[in-house]
Amino acid sequence: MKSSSKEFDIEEEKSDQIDISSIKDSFNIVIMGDSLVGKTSILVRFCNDFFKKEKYANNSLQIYKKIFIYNKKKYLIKFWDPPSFIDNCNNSEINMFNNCDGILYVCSYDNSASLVHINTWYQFLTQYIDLSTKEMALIVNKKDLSEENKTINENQIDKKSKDLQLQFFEISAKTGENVFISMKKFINKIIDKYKKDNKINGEEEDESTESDNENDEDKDEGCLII
Ligand SMILES: Nc1nc2c(ncn2[C@@H]2O[C@H](COP(=O)(O)OP(=O)(O)OP(=O)(O)O)[C@@H](O)[C@H]2O)c(=O)[nH]1
Ligand SMILES: [Mg+2]
Repeated sequence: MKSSSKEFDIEEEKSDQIDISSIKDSFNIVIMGDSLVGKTSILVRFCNDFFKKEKYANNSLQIYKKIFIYNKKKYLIKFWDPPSFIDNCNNSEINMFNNCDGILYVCSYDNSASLVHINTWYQFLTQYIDLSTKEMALIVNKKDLSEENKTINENQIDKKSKDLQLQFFEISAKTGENVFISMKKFINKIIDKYKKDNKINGEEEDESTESDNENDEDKDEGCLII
């Protein structure tokens, strides 16, 4: 099985056109981080290729969905965007974390505390779940800001990434820079891990449909938000 993100496409479909029966599997990704770092904006950019200046309300858990094609098979990716947690999780929130395949920790360039707090979010989750089973990454958002408005530097990001052993991505939900390629790489890893685990379990994976079209990677990033 090739693991290059070049094989990883996103299908443009409207929700009423989706043939659910053709979806091979679904994966869950939770997004975590301080308020105002742009978590919801990142998901809206990725799922709907849209950005607005105003903050999104965060009173309740929001779920964003997107269909991917990987080796010509469809996967449903569900992004869980919870309201900020304070001290503890209720049972349904613990279930959400237990059932997720990946966790995205987000900080933003204009908020140095949000980078420091990545440890807090990480530690917070260790109370509830075994993080070793999850695919995880660090996202540094608001890359579009001018240098004088950035309060985080490359060394700090690099150090955090090494300390927590998280791959990091620098993105801008505002301009869309790096959003699609970073998310693709992250989700690609989740699907590859799933396929590897499937093989270990003896389940067969059909590889006869591997993409041979290098241009597939550049297909339009279609949207589906349900
Ligand atoms: N300059 C810039 N602003 C951004 C970017 N992403 C988000 N913002 C702005 O940051 C603010 C907060 O964005 P949200 O997406 O609501 O932040 P959030 O992390 O979901 O916040 P909570 O839901 O409160 O936890 C909004 O005013 C966005 O327009 C970005 O890439 N660049
Ligand atoms: Mg939000």
